[in-house]
Amino acid sequence: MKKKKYNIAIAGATGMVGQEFLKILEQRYFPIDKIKLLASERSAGSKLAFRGKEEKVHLLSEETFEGMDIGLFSPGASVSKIYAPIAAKAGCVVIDNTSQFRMEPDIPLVVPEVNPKAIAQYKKRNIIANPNCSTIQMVVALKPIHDAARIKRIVVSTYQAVSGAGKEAVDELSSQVRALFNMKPIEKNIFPHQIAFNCIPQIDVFLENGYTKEEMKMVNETKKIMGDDSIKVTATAVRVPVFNSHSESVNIETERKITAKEVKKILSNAPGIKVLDDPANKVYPMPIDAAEMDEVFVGRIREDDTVPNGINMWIVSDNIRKGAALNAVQIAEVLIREYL
Ligand code: NAP
Ligand code: 3JM
Repeated sequence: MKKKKYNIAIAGATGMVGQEFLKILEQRYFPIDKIKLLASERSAGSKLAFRGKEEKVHLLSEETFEGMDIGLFSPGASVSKIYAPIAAKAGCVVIDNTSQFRMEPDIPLVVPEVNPKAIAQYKKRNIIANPNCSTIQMVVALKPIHDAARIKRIVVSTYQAVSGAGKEAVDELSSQVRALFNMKPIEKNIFPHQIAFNCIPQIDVFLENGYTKEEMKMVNETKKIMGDDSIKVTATAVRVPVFNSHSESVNIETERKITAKEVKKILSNAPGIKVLDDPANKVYPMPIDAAEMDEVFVGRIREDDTVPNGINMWIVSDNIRKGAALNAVQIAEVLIREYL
């Protein structure tokens, strides 16, 4: 018989993504019986508020997943590598927010607006991967255009918020801004350079091909989610001194000619998207407006006449919500509706 309420484990509950999981589960009235909050020894024993009650944070351990139905994971890639398979073996379906399993062929990589049917593949390993934040917002905006005119090539440059690098990164930007205004030396532990009043063209580590791992996540994940290896993708990922929401300048070339007007119409009717595009009135998406919102915002839609079928656009979304926790909870909603 179908369950009415589910037992949910949250691995990394005290982090940026974990805290957003709690907020979104509350806001969307997710049907929860028991909730188990998990973190490292640093936070074990502390308490977090959930639905008006104090919930204790437990140490993530091998035994934690017995009797759990769904595990929402964001404890970092190396921790997911160890504990996601343990949870999966205990019968808990893991929705993992790290990069650990995304490209494994027998693990679905899912954005519900784009490839919801892939969720059925979870049965192979009991793990579903949540894509990288920058990939999610881009494919939500590009899939409806791909369906209408087939995208051949994507050139993307990102402007990524510090919240994507975790709670310590958010503190680093705040403390550097304060230090600089007080003529004090800055402290630098998370980012490779000063992030306050700067832009850093490096996110994650460099690979042998000269791209960063973050850039290659966008290249490879986009093809897997769109189910089309022939789409060419090239990316430059940049960290900017913004607290919340990633922005992306995206240039696409399509097989069939599509006008800016058509793109606006298609995107206006597509799920999860809000078009904000009224240049005459200075209306376009900006990170300060996207923060705390669920939608992927698209604006500055215009034709690129330097190639036969080119379009430029500007895509902004809250990286911790649609880019991470919201997307994972939406996957969980499909899971309980159709499979568990
Ligand atoms: P964060 O703010 O630094 O939080 C990290 C969380 O992981 C904390 O709850 C921390 O617990 C926990 N943790 C760390 N090491 C652990 C261990 N050994 N055992 C158990 N728990 C451990 O980072 P975040 O921004 O939430 O991101 C966490 C991870 O989510 C990232 O590393 C990344 O893989 C993924 N992520 C994905 C996306 C996406 O695009 N889908 C976006 C952002 C992040 P303590 O309080 O005990 O330290
Ligand atoms: C976003 O533990 C780690 O190495 C996590 C690094 C990280 C990732 C990742 O690779 O999982 C930080 C921020 C991501 C991500 O979503 O890919």
